[in-house]
Amino acid sequence: MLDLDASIYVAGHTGLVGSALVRRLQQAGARQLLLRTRAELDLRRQADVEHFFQQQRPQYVLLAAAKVGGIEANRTRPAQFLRDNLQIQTNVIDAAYRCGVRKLLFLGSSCIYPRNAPQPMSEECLLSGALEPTNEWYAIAKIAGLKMCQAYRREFGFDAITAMPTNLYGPGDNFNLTDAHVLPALIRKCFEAKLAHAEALLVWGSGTPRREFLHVDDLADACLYLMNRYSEEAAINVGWGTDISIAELARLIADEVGFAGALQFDRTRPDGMARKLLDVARMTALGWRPRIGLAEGVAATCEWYRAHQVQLRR
Ligand code: GFB
Repeated sequence: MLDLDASIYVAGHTGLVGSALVRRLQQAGARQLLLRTRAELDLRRQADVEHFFQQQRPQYVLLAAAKVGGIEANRTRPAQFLRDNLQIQTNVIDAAYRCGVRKLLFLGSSCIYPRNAPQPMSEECLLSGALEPTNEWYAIAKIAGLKMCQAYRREFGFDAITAMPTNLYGPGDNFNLTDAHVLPALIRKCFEAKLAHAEALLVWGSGTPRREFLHVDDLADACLYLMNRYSEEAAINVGWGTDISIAELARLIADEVGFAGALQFDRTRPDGMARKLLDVARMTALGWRPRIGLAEGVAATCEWYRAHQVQLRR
């Protein structure tokens, strides 16, 4: 069981996932959260990470720090996605093991599975085929992180586990159109299209790819659940096991925001993976299910954006 009186380091606490983990841990009654901003601790620098762990000696680590972004950011910055993620995860996992951390949770991503994997994708299909080219650099880094957790468990007995979440969204997401994921990007575009009385909303790609979306507060809940109950080498998928097309998502968001114009598809932009649906049987068997449905989660995230849009534009 996660000892809520012990020191818990949430790496990446200012991001979408990290901030949700902090909220969930505080709600659970965690008394010693250890947090560092990027300016205070650059996780890409090995010596700094080792020094931090030696000084602070956290007992648990939730590794939510990563370089992330949508399909366009992945396409244009392959070196940064590969390098930054390899550096961050290698430094943190190794330092955590060396400092005697009791348990570490690493976060992967559903894009680690092969592009032609049978749907829904079970944990077993890892490394059974070629990756989707639009995010292979990020996927390679995440696969290395998962393998590092497995190797440290086998060789050193380190209790490192990996959760494999589907596409995430929620408060505190990145709404910057050049590197955002689809859901926050479409929220912003809908608000702007409504304000401008635009006739159409520009949606990248054909609108036919299907994606599964999980509210980040559900992921945070799943992470605590796993910290309390799971201690095995195999990664574990976290999602709903249901998906929606990008065109349907765009319509859902447009209706929520009150934009009544048409959807216009920009087919010069990549679709990425045709489908990326997780098989969540393992997580369900452990007794965990998400709670925040897509309509409810989208409404809450639109509300969050409405309240923060002035700050976000600065
Ligand atoms: O969320 P997204 O950027 O990434 O795009 P992936 C999902 C789908 O939405 C693609 C379409 O088919 C996009 O073409 N889309 C439509 C848009 N309009 C937009 C828009 O305005 N912005 C964006 N960004 N997309 C990511 C990976 O893949 O999934 C990451 O690149 C990560 O590595 C993440 O794993 C979970 O779902 O295709």
